[in-house]
Amino acid sequence: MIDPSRIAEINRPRESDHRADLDHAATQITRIGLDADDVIGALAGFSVAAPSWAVGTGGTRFGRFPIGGEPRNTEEKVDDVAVLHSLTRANGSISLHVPWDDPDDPEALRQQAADRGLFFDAMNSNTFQDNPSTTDDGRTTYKFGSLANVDADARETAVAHNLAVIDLGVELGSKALTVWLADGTNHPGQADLRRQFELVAEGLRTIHDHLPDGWRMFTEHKPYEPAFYSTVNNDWGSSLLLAQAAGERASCLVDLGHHLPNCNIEQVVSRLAMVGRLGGFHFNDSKYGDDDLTTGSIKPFQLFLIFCELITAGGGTLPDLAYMIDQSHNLKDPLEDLIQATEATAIAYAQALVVDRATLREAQDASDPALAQEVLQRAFRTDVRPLIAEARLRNGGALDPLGAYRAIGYRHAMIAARGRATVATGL
Ligand code: RM4
Ligand code: MN
Ligand code: MN
Repeated sequence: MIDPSRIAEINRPRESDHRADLDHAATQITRIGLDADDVIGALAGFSVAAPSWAVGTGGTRFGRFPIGGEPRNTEEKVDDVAVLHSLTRANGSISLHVPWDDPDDPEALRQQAADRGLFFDAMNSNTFQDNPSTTDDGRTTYKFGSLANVDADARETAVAHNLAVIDLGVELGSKALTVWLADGTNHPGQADLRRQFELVAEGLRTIHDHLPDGWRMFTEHKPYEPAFYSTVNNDWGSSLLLAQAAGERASCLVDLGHHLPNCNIEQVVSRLAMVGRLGGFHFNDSKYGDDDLTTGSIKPFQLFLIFCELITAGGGTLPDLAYMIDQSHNLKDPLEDLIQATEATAIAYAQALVVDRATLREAQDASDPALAQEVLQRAFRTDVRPLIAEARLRNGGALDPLGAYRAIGYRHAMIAARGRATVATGL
């Protein structure tokens, strides 16, 4: 945890510039009839979960270059997220991935997180790798799929794993399960496409029926990888069918990297929200595929349009969904990348909040696309960063989280404490 007085001290020399920037931003948004305090208030309430599997450096199948000082267990991941949150004040929860996270003492972990002002967001199950406990004899369970496997034992193992993840989540105070499946095929004819889908629907229904009161479940689609010919839950239509088949408390999670190129993701968001089955997000950015690049670094306008749809769906405010980051940090310090992703997400949200919705509606009613474009572009090109910085400041965070992160020397301290050769479990 970072001492708040240290953050205040780092903020101090930046404050007068910040005030000037904030005045300018407030004047601009007042011109479109909005109240800057309302926008700042909404931003101050925004939080996006940090993924436990991405506080270490990721890698590619060609190599991995650990940065040093990486968390060696879930407790240390919680500590990293606590530091992140104390700077951004917008990462108040952590999403675990089991068995990459397999705490010995869930109650102690829950307490540790609570002591740091964090809670556990959606739990993620992993049936795309073999769990060591099921492969003591060298057998593989999931090579040919999990819920879609023709082998009933493998299907049962996958269901049991999901139920165990829910049970662990209950102990940790989580309220949701995200199911991303690698099930599919690499070769035409390898499996019956329809049977695979029906088996997954059946498995998800069983898992859904185990959800405790107040829990939700998310189906996460992805077009390909690791299955390269067909994936069972390959797109939002399949995800919707699976969520509907699973049960009332199932909805779809949209990972921004899980779409075929040029997909209109904001339209996907609109459709899922319309039918009440939009469950949450995994934020990241993508140039070609599931690149897991920094949120907002490639297609910031798309991210803005997604938040516009969300605010429409929420009738003017952000709907209560599971907002999470899912990135792989191969080159940057993972905490720096998460700071940047959080900022990019807040920027898109703020830009969507400053859309002059009344004029946009008039433009739509008058079939005036030029005016509609003016309205969107004006919001998108507004420098909303001072509003976000102000929200952070009011919450006790850093005016410049990345600068503050470097100033406190957290990575150096962690290399000293945890060692240079540590590798976190995760992507
Ligand atoms: C998948 C998907 C899941 C994530 C795994 C690690 O591509 O994005 O959400 O849990 O990667
Ligand atoms: Mn994801
Ligand atoms: Mn992914």
